[in-house]
Amino acid sequence: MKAIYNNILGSISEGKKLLAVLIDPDKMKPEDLSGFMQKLNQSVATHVFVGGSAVNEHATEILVAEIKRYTHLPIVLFPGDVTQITNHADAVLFLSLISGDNPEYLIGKHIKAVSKLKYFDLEVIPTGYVLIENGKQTSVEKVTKTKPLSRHNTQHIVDTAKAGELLGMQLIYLEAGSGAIHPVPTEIISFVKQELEIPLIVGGGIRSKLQLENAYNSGADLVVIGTAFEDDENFFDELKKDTLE
Ligand code: 1GP
Repeated sequence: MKAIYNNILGSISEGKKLLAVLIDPDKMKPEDLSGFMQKLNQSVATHVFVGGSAVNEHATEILVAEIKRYTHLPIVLFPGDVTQITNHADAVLFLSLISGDNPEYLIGKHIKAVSKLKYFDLEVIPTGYVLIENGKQTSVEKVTKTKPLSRHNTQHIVDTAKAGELLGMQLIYLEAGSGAIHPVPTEIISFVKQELEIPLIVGGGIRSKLQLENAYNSGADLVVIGTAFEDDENFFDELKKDTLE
């Protein structure tokens, strides 16, 4: 059962670009969810991602169940830890931090997740996660104790992403980090895209419609935005269905 992944492939073959709104369970207040989801539903968002780097146990499960009440969009876990994996979601990005050399984030957490995943009816999407330096230290860097790849070494980034594909990963996620000062540079997106045959996700520091369009035009198939919506829900108004479709 690969419904979510096949849907991503189908959208790409129809030339559609995808947008995931990232909701961090530690930052979303329950009383704000209804209004937030209403705006999200009126926007061009195609996916809801849920996850964060430091989330209280059970917070994700409760939030995902609530989100489901408000939307028919697929809910995809973007977990910072095994505790964030819940059966209430539709799919999970099974992230391997291939830009780093911490075995815990390359395979360790994955082994710990198996005892949950084998009993869950959750689509598992193996994803090569590539952290790229953005001008400031990000939580991913702190939590995983890994260094991001230099944004000035494009070839190394391209080769890292391609290695992920050759290892059998089904998505590559270029990540500048939540709240990044500089999003992933457009030339890096386009060089990586040229090498890949699998879909490309880009996220981190995208705060405007122009930056979103630049990421799409460079080759991002799916863009993830979290902070810009957390800081100002009016950003949804710029991305209303009728304004971009
Ligand atoms: C973070 O790529 C996501 O993991 C989204 O980043 O919060 O900066 O939009 P922002």
